[in-house]
Amino acid sequence: MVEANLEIQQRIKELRGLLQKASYEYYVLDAPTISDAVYDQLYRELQDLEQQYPTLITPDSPTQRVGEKPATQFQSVQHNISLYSLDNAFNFNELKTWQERSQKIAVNSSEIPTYVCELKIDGSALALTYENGILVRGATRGDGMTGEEITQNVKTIRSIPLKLALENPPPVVEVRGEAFLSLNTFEKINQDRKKAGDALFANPRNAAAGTLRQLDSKIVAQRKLDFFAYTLYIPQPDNLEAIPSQTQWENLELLQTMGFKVNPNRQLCSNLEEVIKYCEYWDQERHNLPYMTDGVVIKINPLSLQKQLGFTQKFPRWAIAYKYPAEESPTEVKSVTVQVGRTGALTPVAELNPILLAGTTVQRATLHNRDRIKELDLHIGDTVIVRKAGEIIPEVVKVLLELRPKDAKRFEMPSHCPECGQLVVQPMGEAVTRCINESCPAILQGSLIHWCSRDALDINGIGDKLVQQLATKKLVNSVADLYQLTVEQLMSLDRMGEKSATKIVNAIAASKTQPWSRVLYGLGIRHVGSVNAELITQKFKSVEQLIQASATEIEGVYGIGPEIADSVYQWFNLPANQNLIERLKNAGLQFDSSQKIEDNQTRQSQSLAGKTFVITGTLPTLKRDEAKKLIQNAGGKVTDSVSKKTDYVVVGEEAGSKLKKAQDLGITLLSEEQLLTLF
Ligand code: 3B9
Repeated sequence: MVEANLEIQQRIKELRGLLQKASYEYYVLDAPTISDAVYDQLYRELQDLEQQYPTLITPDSPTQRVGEKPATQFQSVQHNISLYSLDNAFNFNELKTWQERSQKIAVNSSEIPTYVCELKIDGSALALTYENGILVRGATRGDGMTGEEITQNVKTIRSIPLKLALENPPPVVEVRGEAFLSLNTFEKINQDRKKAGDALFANPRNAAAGTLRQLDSKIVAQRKLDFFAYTLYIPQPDNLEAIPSQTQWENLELLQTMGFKVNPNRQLCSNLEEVIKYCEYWDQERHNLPYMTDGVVIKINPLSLQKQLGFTQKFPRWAIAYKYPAEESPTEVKSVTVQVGRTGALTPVAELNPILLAGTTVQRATLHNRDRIKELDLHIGDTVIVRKAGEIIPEVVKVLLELRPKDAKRFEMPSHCPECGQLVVQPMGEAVTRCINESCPAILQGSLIHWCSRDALDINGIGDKLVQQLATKKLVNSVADLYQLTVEQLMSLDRMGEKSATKIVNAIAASKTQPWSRVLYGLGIRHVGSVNAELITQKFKSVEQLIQASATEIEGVYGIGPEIADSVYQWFNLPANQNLIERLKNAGLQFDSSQKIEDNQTRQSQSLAGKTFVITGTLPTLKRDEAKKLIQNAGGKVTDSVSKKTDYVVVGEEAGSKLKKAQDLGITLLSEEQLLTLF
């Protein structure tokens, strides 16, 4: 093994410090000071050095956030200190009762009880353990006494420091908080699951908990979990100085100093009236937050009072959760319609008398499937309770049986597909009802929309209306038929001029350059969302390799489980699907990522392969990002600093030190115009 000299050790330390600081600024403060490109460059330098000197890798290195291998199962861990849950108050009276009782118990204290109000985030509780300042363990709450050890997954959360920002960290620090998904990320995950034909997560909490229990930390890393810390506990051996903090409020500030993200919307209140004002204010305002909250946690501030009050079997007496009423409302079911999705699944939907819920008008709510309807005992005409939480699809949670009209008829799932009239099937052991008619127009239309969607072949201008016309006029019977469409055919459709028709034909033709991973995703195989498609095509560089693979071989792909592997294997084994692949191949779509594409445009566009560029100053027409894209598309590399390895420096207005350095090193300078002639 090569011995690392002091200089290299020094550089590694420096790189880790810079990356840690950059991560903190980006993920905790939301105020980055360096560009992604610089970050990537530093990261790669560190990665290279660690590869050269593997003995120098430490668990807190920024390169160690994602694990190499997926776990096979999680270990149980006993929590050193129980993860208590919180008592609930559902109205201000209950809050007052709690406050009066706690005041009575603490009556002998000279301490004045102030209160810390924190938002209650709809996520999943985590317990983190730091030893000598290094994150050594992350665990789920479990039943409060024992949880699951998920350290590798916890490390992927970028707002959790791998190393505490303390000069002399105590030997042990315990931190608790809430891992959560932003509403945006939650929606994206659900959209992806919907496209892959997977069951949707009902709320961000389930999505966060499900993500944390993923065995493959690479998948966890892609899900972009976030974390707010709310409890700091430092076990105190007698021979150590006491921790500087005497209150929960100071603990939160200390957590922030240590590098954690602490929810900024906290408030120190001096009496119950202020607490209630806080609850009332956030009742409205919480809907403007990018994450979901379901209440307020109120904690007695002085730790000495907390100690006096202690815990019951289940929760601390010094804290309580004020829960906002769930956003539910009764309304009448006018009828039940049945939607047929891309996978042929029949989803019953309740058509409602419109009601206002969580700030939006709701007139439809999902009934999920046949089993759910049976469970609800839903009749048409019933008055039901509809729930809508955050951005989530509204659902029917309960039927008010006492309000059922005498003539109400029970709803039964249809025996035939409402779109094509064929008999539907009820697969054994599944709740889903499915149309398996390969030429069902609903399935075809869903497949076409999916094929054209942004993350798939990204064909602009083909929406619901057009797809419906193409399918009913039998111009298109499969996605492969899109590639035979002519301008004339399109012009025969409603409100379609030559200009738009040409645009669409061109957009379809352009999709032939989309990579194999997008084509695979576009095929709409169950469980194959864009992430899985990317993973699969990284290992199987061509469709032939994938067709020849066994289910076990597909399961060998990092991050692909047996259910996904089986679904892919089954799909490629159907002759009808192999026929579709043949047709798409003949149409010119990409089913291979191992070779250079022999397309004129693409060959030309690799003209800058191996060349390194630096862009400096303001270019006359191109934005810096645009110039960068152009160079990268042509196979070139763009870096941020000029060195001997730089081939060209593209110079704009007000270029500074980089221009000077390039001149000193004798590197070829280019104007924007000269750059463009290179392509
Ligand atoms: C032992 C926010 C939530 C929350 C506590 C919360 C859920 C639970 C809790 C955490 N959101 N805060 N706080 N914002 N969803 C209050 C239950 N605190 C503890 O678990 C805890 C446990 C402590 C202190 C805090 O101290 C002791 C240590 C050893 C022995 C006895 C007490």
